[in-house]
Amino acid sequence: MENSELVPVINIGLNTGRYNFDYAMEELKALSQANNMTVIETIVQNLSQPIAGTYFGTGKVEELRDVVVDTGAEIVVANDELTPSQIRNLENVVKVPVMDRTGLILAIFANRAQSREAKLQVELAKLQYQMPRLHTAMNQRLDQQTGTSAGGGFTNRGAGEAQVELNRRTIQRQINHVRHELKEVNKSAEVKRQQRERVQLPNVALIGYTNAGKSTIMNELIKRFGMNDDKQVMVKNMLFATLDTSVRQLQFEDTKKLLLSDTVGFVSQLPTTLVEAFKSTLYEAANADLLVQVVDYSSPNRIDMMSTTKQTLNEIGVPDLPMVTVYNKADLTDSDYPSRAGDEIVVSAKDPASIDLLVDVIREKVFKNYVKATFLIPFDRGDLVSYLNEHASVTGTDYLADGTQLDAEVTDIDFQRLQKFVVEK
Ligand SMILES: Nc1nc2c(ncn2[C@@H]2O[C@H](COP(=O)(O)OP(=O)(O)OP(=O)(O)O)[C@@H](O)[C@H]2O)c(=O)[nH]1
Ligand SMILES: [Mg+2]
Repeated sequence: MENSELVPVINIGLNTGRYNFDYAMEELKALSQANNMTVIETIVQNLSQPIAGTYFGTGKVEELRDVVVDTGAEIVVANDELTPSQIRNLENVVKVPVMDRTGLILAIFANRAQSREAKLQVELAKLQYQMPRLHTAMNQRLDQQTGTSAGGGFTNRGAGEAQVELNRRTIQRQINHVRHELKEVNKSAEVKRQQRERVQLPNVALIGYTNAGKSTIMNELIKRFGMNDDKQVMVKNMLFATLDTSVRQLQFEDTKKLLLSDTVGFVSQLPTTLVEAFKSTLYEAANADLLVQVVDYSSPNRIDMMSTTKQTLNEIGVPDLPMVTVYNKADLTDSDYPSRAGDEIVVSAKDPASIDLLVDVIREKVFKNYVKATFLIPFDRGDLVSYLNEHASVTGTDYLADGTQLDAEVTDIDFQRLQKFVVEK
């Protein structure tokens, strides 16, 4: 991308001493870059809490205004979610639009959303965020930039109270409209989920901080074990490359199968308006038999990224599920790989031996409740023979006088169900 296309911005942040501030500011810079901005200056203030009206103290706001004028910055991006009046008051002084962290994340999501469901969810989150912020200059900018309004855009340039009220009603209508459409979309998504659930395969979900390498690992696994379709998912060196969950069926050499899903990456201080969107996108993760947490092992912020992941899982209500941790991108570190310590492995996604190790760990976790047995299925139960051939790992078939004899490895649930056909365990 041409440098000239990037919007010059200033990042601002308040160090309250309550969390890892440097990590948050680095993340803000990466988020800004992900939104086609270039950060030309960063201004921080140490304060125990934000100033109610202006976020920064008066002196800092004036310093910010001077830096905006000197550098020609076009937008100011704040590390926290600001109140509508903080945005307005700051804009009145600095004379350029002020965007907060939530607005920034929403803008990135709006640009990345691909599927109809993701687009609608982001649109809903954006409208909810805009509602109390109609007075701000940033609002117009956000709307122009994303331009995804379902019912046509709205403008409040030079908005008077009456205009703002009108816009508010327009937004409310749009919110209702988007909610309705989402319901329709979810209906069909629901059907697909139910179909998958009927198949009763183990469900494994790749989760973790954005840009950790989840989609890369997914693609390597699809290349080796993909069934039906071997469609690759998108991999990009940018934040939030993946916004929609993709599910693929994998079949290992011994015919054991599972469903693998690639999910949206996490980032700290996820806007509450987006939590709902995440909830539905992460249905697969919430219902997984195993979570595979992917971590960028080469990042100095990996510990913070892991706690961000944990926090996000809590926020969106993913229960405590069995989890393995994959420290990825080991090729960018001095560590030996692949290596394993309990439920943690150190790997590089592009290294075949690493993928072997990952598969071993996943298999061990997911198929631990498998039972080896020999079944004798009467000829009038051809349906069960087909079921086993499709859902179990069948290692031998014999046609005997009184039925079909199968040597197979099945889940303990299937074993219970088919108990009366077992001739040997
Ligand atoms: N050197 C190295 N790069 C990797 C490795 N795994 C992934 N990458 C790169 O890291 C970047 C991000 O990879 P993705 O697979 O898109 O990451 P993701 O976790 O799916 O990211 P989001 O979808 O944004 O959450 C890409 O440029 C990959 O090529 C690895 O093991 N080593
Ligand atoms: Mg991805």
